[in-house]
Amino acid sequence: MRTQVGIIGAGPSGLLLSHLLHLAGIESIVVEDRSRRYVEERIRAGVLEQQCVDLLVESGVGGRLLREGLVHHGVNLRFGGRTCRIDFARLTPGRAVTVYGQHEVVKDLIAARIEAGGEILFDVEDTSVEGIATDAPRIRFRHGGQAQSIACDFIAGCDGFHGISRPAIPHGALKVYERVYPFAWLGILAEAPPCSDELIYALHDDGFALLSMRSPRITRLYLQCRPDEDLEAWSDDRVWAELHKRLEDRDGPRVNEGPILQKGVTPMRSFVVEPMRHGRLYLAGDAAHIVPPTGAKGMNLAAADVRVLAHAFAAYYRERRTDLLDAYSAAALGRIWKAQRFSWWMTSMLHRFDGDSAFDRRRQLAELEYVAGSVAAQTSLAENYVGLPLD
Ligand code: RFL
Ligand code: PHB
Repeated sequence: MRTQVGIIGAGPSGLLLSHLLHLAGIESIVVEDRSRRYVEERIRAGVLEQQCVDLLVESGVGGRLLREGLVHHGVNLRFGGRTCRIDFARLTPGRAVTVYGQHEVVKDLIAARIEAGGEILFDVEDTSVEGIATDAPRIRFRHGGQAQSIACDFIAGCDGFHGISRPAIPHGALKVYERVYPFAWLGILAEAPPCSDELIYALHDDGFALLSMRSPRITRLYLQCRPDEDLEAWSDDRVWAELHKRLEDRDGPRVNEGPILQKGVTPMRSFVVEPMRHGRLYLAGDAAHIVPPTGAKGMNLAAADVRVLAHAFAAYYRERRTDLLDAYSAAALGRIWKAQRFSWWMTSMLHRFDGDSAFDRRRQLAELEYVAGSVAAQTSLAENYVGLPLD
């Protein structure tokens, strides 16, 4: 097989890149080691920045998103028995976020690629890359029991944090920045109407909790837990008891209970590699960087990366320009580091850290009280949450 850009991974970054390249008249093939059903049902992110929505709509894959996505004009911070609403409409006029599951974005992108005759190979095995430092890189894999390969001009490593692209770059060529947090999130998907129209981020003495949603009938909830948490130890009753305790205050609504459809533990880390390119291999999305989910930035960063990368490939194929490809990593990293800072800040402000002293706890509360009382601090939170302007 031969194509112009070989893409590893059919998550949001690989699929959106393939779609944007197609619109620019550039061929690509996507290889994915999971099944179509698995990637279409994998529950992950839920909050899309305004620019991510605009990109999906402008590129023609936003029809269902506009119909079914829930536009949110604010989020709530709950701590010390009170709730502070961050009002996007007042603080960042004209900008909002849309709650629409990542798996729905993935479904829309797969449908658009297939409709346009695009090639996505699901269920591949043993993916590897070769010749990334040459002009003729190649992706090798097994598909349907047969050894296959794709010769390409470029490879896009969109295969997430645990993929093979980043480890294929020679040791020493990348600088790694990493912080692992001493806690994780227990994520719950429940068949129950969300008790609030907007997200609630809560800090409680027993840890963080988040109330989010997927639709008017489905609530998405998270609880801070240990990274090595045993799911068996979390009966449904225990989950609901913790959610009521951490998310409710005296006057607010009670969290609605319902059948729990899914439970899972997500570790928390901040991670960046620089540069996001080696030879003809370009990394995008979680393959190059991870943020803790507290700022809701992961999928938005993936979309922002591939927007820059698709533009750079288009300049190359249109005019043989290589300057934008050379500038890709630095251009993407500017936004990534700002999102890293914001995600780290939200995470540190809203979680209990083992070993925190009494001073640390009071300082953390003072930080939340400062945000609650300052229009400047709320504006800073709001502009980062809805997404900083494009560079
Ligand atoms: P993905 O989605 O991990 O996709 C990578 C794809 O590559 C495939 N793959 C391979 N394919 C072929 N060969 C191999 N060797 C391969 N190895 C892996 C994988 O099967 C997969 O299909 O990365 P991508 O595309 O860069 O997208 C990144 C996002 O998925 C991620 O940043 C977000 O989900 C993070 N995130 C959130 N982001 C937001 O913007 N807003 C949110 O509200 C938000 N909430 C979250 C989140 C992530 C969470 N978890 C579970 C990590 C909440 C949670 C709980
Ligand atoms: C989600 O709905 O899954 C979600 C929302 C906000 C976050 C993280 C996850 O910060």
